[in-house]
Amino acid sequence: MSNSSRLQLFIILAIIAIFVPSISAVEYIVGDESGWTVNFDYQAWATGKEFHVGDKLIFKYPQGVHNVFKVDGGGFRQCTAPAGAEPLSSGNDTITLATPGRKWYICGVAQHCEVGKQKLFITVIGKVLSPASSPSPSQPQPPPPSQNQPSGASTVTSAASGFGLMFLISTSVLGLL
Ligand SMILES: [Cu+2]
Repeated sequence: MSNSSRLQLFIILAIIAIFVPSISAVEYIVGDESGWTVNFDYQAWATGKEFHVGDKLIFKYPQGVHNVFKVDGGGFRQCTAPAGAEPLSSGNDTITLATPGRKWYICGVAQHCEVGKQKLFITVIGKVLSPASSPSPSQPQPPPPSQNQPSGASTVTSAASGFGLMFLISTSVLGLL
């Protein structure tokens, strides 16, 4: 009896270990208690933080006082938003970091960016434990197989190997029962 409940616990832990890394996204309130405002050192705020794909940035400010434009490196340096771009302006703007790489955000109100330094630059790190989605350039690519593979093949393989692992754990546990 206690032996089987121990096995059940093992199964639960195995499932948690597999699925927890994909759901542990962090929500960052930009500027913490200060929120999104002028005369705050956002680079100092970002220093030492690790931003990962799936994490969220939350820009908090009194609605109408500030806004948020996502810009490129040039827009960040010159405090200019792309022509025709619509800013986020709810006062509680959540941005999910969907892709790795460098991200730049500015306030487009008056001279807040130029004079008030209301601008944020971060680097988003890709998901850990996803070799299928980020092949290492140092590793030589294997030659393509003779038969045509659908474009989604690597994703399917990754998912299949995950289920394969689950299957392996399940069967080994069942074998012990
Ligand atoms: Cu502003």
